[in-house]
Amino acid sequence: MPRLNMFLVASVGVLIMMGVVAAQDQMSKDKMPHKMAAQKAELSDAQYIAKALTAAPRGVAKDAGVARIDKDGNMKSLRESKNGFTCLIMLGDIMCADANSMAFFDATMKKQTPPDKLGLTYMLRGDQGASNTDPTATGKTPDNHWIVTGPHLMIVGAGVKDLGLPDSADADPTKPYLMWPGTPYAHAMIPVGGSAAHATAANTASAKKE
Ligand SMILES: [Cu+2]
Repeated sequence: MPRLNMFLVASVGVLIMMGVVAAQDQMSKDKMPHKMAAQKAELSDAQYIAKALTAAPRGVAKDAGVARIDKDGNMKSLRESKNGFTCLIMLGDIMCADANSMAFFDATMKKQTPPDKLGLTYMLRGDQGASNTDPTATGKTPDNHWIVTGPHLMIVGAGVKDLGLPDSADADPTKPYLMWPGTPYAHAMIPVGGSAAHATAANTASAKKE
């Protein structure tokens, strides 16, 4: 699960936009692309699509839609979904979610009660970490049970409680667990892979964050 905070999403968007404007300004001045600055500022839509699709298996990614969050925190579709899955990047977390999961994330961001529908999300690149006790936390604190999970699937919907997964605040992210237990946003985190290759991919994804 990504850290979900609408205000942060919006302000990150604004920062990204400012970066793009600065980069474009620079380019028009020098007529020289500042590759480093541009990469840091924002991915092109094509780059974004390619990156977002890496969260799902190839067969799912092939027909998945891609959405991008704009500077106002609104979701913009870059590519239509042909299989019900939508891939997106949220605060550095890459995921491909079905419609029920998208509704769940939307409710989480708006702090509303999520619909009680089972949903499936792929996060095969792992995540950047989240507080396991505070869905709105944006960073690690000494007592917010920060947890970083490698490549995983997520299952959302109240029914996941029937899986009987560990629901302690301090979870072991190498095994299935319930994230945000005891809240309406509890969902199953199911690690997949675990091979050296997967671990490397997850570490690379984490390292790219800052
Ligand atoms: Cu996740």
